[in-house]
Amino acid sequence: MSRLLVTGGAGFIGSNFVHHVVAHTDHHVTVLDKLTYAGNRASLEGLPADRVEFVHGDIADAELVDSLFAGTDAVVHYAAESHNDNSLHDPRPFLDTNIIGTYTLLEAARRHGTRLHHISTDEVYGDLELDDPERFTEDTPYNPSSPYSSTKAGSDLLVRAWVRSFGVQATISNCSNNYGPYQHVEKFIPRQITNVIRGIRPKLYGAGRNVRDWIHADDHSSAVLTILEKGRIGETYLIGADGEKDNKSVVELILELMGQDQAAYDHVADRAGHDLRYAIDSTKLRTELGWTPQFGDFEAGLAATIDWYRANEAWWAPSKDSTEAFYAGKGQ
Ligand code: NAD
Ligand code: TDX
Repeated sequence: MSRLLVTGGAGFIGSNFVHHVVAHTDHHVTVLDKLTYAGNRASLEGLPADRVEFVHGDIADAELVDSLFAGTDAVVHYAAESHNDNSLHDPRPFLDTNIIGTYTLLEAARRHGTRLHHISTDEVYGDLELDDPERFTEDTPYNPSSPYSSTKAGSDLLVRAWVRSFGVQATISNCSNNYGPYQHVEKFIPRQITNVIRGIRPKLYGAGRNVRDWIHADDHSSAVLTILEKGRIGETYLIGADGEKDNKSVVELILELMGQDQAAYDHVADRAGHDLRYAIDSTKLRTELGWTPQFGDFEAGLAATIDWYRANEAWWAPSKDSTEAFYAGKGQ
């Protein structure tokens, strides 16, 4: 049995990972999370106390990080400021957490010789044209568009430099858009599902032609566990499940699955610098490490996600009004 430290484990993908680890391994997990507006202790409810410990703190707190690395076999680093729209409004926390926070973890990994897996995003590669036959691979040049994606790109480059210069035992994964339970209502899919539950019309940025490559959060978790166990040090692996969909189709599908008129949504102001299309080629992960996604049916996964938000209003309701007030202030 190993002892894992999971940063950002009270967030969307981190909490899904902790649930996955408890269900599929015998590892012990310590979660380090600052509980920003995006972190929620309730996302870890029901997990056994002898398997999961929670530490409230900041990944940029070098002393705290150092003490936690002392008893840890491997670190999986999810903690980040993660929302593009927030990064356009106030970039500073993105630099503090995504850059300085990652630097702080790398320095601790260097001191303690700890294995570290860094979670990143396909957004570091910029965007693709709608009709481009190419998809992102591990060799695609970095070309981030937003304050969020540029800080994630910066954090990836720090990891690569610490591997090369200091021999830190790290791997990186860049994943496409996740969906599933425990996702904050600021994000596209939960925002529209909870809008429909509240009787608010879904909001589509611009014409809604933008394409995202959807993967279920549980498939992301199994991929990360595979890389942690079998990945080669210093390597980057792209994670994706061949789930390209344009935003308009996703909104229409949510409305249909929720028994509404498919046209009952509003077009609102577009996002500044809005990336057009993301698409992942995950051949390396599949062929080298033998990973395959389990949630092939997007419609079934989306229906289950809708059921989860219907059944867990107490989890998301406290964030809903402030999130909609933020968007209303921007005409979105
Ligand atoms: P999230 O915003 O839901 O969760 C982030 C978590 O990190 C929260 O619990 C928050 O409290 C915590 N946190 C923030 N700053 C911290 C700090 N300084 N110290 C400690 N904890 C801190 O984000 P998410 O969507 O779950 O994303 C998790 C990771 O996955 C991020 O690194 C993100 O870049 C990456 N990613 C996300 C997606 C996606 O579709 N959401 C896709 C690819 C990669
Ligand atoms: O109300 C909305 N209407 C809308 O049309 C919102 C919130 C979003 N959108 C669009 C913007 C994007 O084209 O939907 C798409 C998805 O938006 P987000 O959920 O904000 O995700 P995105 O910007 O694609 O980034 C996500 O995937 C990559 C995560 O938030 C990042 O953390 C991850 O790196």
